[in-house]
Amino acid sequence: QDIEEIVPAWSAQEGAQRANALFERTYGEAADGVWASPGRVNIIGEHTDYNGGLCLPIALPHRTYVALRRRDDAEVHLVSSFDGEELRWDGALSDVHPGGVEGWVGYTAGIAWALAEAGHQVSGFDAALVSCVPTAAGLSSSAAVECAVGLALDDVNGIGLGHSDEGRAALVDLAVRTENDLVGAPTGGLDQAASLRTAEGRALLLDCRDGSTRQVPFDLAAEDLELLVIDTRAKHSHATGGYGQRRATCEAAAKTLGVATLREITDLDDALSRLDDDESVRRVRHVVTEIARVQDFVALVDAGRLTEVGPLMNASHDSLRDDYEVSCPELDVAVDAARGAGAIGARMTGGGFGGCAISLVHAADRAAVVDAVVDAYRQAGFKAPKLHVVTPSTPGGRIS
Ligand code: GAF
Repeated sequence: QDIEEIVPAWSAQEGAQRANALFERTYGEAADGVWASPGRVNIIGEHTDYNGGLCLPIALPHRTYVALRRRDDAEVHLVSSFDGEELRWDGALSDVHPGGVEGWVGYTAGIAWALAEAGHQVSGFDAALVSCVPTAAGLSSSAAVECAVGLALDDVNGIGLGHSDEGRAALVDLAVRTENDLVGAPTGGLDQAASLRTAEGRALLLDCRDGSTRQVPFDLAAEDLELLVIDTRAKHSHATGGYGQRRATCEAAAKTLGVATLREITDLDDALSRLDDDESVRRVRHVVTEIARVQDFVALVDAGRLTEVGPLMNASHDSLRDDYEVSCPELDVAVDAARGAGAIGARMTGGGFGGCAISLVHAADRAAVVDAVVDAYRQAGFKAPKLHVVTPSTPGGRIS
């Protein structure tokens, strides 16, 4: 199988040019600047964020770019061109509130509402968005939009949150608020933190109990390793049932166990013995063992033993498939094929129900793993997967 299927992300310059071109074509003038924020893959620590747990995402080289100009009035004009489809919206800041806008407008303009709710002065704006983050693929294309626009509005209104990690943590909270309260998706903060608080060449150890972070060196090239992202192209959405149900089950279990979040569980066997339905037992077991796997993973990386993390990645996938039940046939086939072809480890990444798998491979084995996944998909009668080779990239910021 030829590797030509692996399409690189846009360079920052290309993204900025595309965003500026769309802005000038739409509004007939130049933007104040271009800001960008990346999608992410989570290396390990899935469905732990809303349980006060640990995650370990990296920023992708794939980013959403927004060319934006501040207005002196309260009008808002949006244009986006994603996957060749151009969408426009013209309205006012007063339209942007829960129940006032929906779909892509909520993701795009909603952060203006969240900033204002937090007491910041936000003017109207014109914005043009383009992106090479694959959409609906579980790579946080929506967080990339929220964070790119958030950084732009923060800058042009002189708020200054983007200039410090503390400020960025506040921006993460506002993006989560946008997603929870305005868009109606009950997600945690993993994706937004990955977009705003990561560092190039590092994985972000994010502690969702207190919001603290540690940048973990994640130098794949030094070990001759590659991280392959396998986009199953199976549909995925978090504004619908399965994700919210998992979250509700975890919160109910925490209540039964008398803890604030599942993170507080110290004796898993004892906790499981106090839950009376099998579904809660399996959900809680996943969350608690997954948090431990993040700790073990980081301990191996710290010890220079990155090539030994495979069993942890595999155990994470198996737990998400069997206990948390958020995998799907397309993810399982990708993971099994990658493992069978000699990958160090493979697992689904993100919320699940479709989306992407990741596989850590020795660079020399990448072609064989790609071949095996593509062949397995053909045999299963699935759409051909899309493949990306990614490295931990830069967090969101101003591009020009
Ligand atoms: C999605 C959510 F948006 C995140 O908050 C996180 O819960 C993830 O699924 C699962 O780890 O990406």
